[in-house]
Amino acid sequence: MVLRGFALASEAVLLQALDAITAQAPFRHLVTPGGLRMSVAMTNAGPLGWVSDRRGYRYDPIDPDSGRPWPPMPAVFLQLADAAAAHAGFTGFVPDACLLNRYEAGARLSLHQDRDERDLGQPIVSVSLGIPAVFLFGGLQRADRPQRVPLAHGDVVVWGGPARLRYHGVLPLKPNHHPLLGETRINLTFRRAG
Ligand code: MD6
Ligand code: FE
Repeated sequence: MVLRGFALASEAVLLQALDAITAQAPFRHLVTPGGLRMSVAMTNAGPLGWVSDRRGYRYDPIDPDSGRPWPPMPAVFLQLADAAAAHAGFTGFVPDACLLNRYEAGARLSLHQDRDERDLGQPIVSVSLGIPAVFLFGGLQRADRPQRVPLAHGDVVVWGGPARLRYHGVLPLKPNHHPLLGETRINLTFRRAG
């Protein structure tokens, strides 16, 4: 379910929280298990963080760059994620992981499934901020032709139930400018990982 503009009301608090997180755990380009540097830069907040390296993908309570826990999940993040999930019919969503993705022009995310979380009955809530992107929403098979969904600043997507394992990705971003976020797009995905 796409909730257009759902995050706009909390935009200022969200951006403040984002600065606090990235001051403690800066965005970095992870390496895939195959050894490729991801074009999207990532960081995390909350008890668990998603990481990728030569050993594989996993959720880890420790930021490998600092050796310290990930920054705490801000209250505004929890409130927004719970409210959005409830709008889509998933009550009592309490995420323990927030993956933050930063895109610049040309960055992309290839088709993937999110399946590293323990309870696939829990939804994922995704918040788009900054310059627009085209989201690819595929099927349950990698070869299924994806729908193209434009996502703009403030849009929130809730995924769950039968859609939880659908393949998805992001097309290479076009150069653009956003008055608050400059030349970047930031996506927050809230998960119940553990
Ligand atoms: C992005 N989002 O929008 C990447 N995954 O930058 C995801 O990969 C994603 O938005 C699972 C559920 C929602 C998402
Ligand atoms: Fe994903």
